[in-house]
Amino acid sequence: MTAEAVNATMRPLPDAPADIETADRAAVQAVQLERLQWTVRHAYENVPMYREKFDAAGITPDDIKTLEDIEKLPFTTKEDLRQNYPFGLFAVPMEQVRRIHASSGTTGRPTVVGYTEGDLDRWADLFARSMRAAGVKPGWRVHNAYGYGLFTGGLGAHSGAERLGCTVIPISGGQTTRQVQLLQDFGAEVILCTPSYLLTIADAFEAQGLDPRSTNLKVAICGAEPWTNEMRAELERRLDIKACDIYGLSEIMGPGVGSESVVTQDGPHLWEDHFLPEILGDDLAPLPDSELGELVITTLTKEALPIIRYRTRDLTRLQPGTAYPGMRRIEKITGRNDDMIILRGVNLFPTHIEELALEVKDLTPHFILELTKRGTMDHLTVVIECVPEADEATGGAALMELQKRVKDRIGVSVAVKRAEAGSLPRSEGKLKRLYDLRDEARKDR
Ligand code: DLL
Repeated sequence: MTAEAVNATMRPLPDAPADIETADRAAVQAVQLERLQWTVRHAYENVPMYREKFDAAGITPDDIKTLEDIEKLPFTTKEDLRQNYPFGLFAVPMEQVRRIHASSGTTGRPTVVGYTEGDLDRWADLFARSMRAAGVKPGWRVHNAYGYGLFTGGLGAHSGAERLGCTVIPISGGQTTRQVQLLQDFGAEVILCTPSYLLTIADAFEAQGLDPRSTNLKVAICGAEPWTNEMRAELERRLDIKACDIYGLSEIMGPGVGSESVVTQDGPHLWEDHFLPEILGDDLAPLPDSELGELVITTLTKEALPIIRYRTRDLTRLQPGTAYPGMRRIEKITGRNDDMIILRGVNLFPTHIEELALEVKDLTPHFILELTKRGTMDHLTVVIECVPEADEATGGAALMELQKRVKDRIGVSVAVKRAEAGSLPRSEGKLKRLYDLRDEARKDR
């Protein structure tokens, strides 16, 4: 398709009132409906997959008259992006695509996403809005330790920080010793990185005999992986900062789909003037607010890659807005449904273990989960580091206490094993907690 052809069909994106961030729910919903209608038409007219799916379901863009009509629309999955690899879902000609990002693609083909100039502009605005929500002020220095490259974290955060009027230190992830040095020398007020990497950085300060509370840091904006309020408390205490949660995924935009207010710290507000969230139950029917289910998101302002009803696989619930009354919040994400371990009928997430481990004296948040098979039964071992001062007796008591809490609170028996201090892998970005060794056991048999 030529650029002219798309320009002829792409209608102008409906504007939102200038005060939309502080507007009430009705005003946000009015913007959502107009933009949903725009998105559905844009996808239908410019993306063959959507046209086929709509035709198969007997739906046209004219059928979207209310926000509830979204339930008539088909879902989009990661598989759809893979099948249309690399650019098959783009709704504009390539000449209008200014940037590409992609997932690492460790399992199967990478998923590729694209942005027009307008998309990049709105993304920078939304990341800047997310930083403001976290209390960041123009003129502050921002140590950006999200990975730069095809991952959306680094560059997404970078543009947003510049948009807000901050000074960006684009260090990217890794080289932890250097991170410690530059945090001291450049005096950043804000750090952007995954929560597990912030823990690695705090440890690195201590390993060098430095106090992680002595930096100029005031705020951390952490996301890209699940983390608990207990981990937040740990990071805030160890670094003497406020830590806010930021949510996002490449298929929908990247970091900044939603973000937490430093005032309320009660889960990310989703920026609903740009995204329409739903929560689905196991039967894929929408659930009312406050119920736990899979988060599904429709983009409302994406030109290059409009996405309708994307199944994120992230489990959470929608709650009324607080700091931003017109926009709903998501509760801190428990995990993706792919990370859920079903152990003898009980659902367990790595975040459950993180929460409990941080409650027990003498344990650290450094742990991995090993899933093995004993006979026909799945078996889970928590391999965890104790604080270095813990001797055999105090360390052993801590391990037993964790095992008891898992049994009492989650309702399932797991083994808990001590790992030598410093021996478990440290995060430089997204941390891998779960090691599924069941196939290896099968190979051994
Ligand atoms: O992780 C985008 C991002 C970068 C978000 C930096 C925040 C900060 P993906 O690599 O596509 O994009 O991974 C998206 O990460 O579906 C969730 O499972 C998980 N995730 C992202 N943010 C959070 C969060 C980036 N705040 C996937 N809490 C999502 C829990 C999160 N999980």
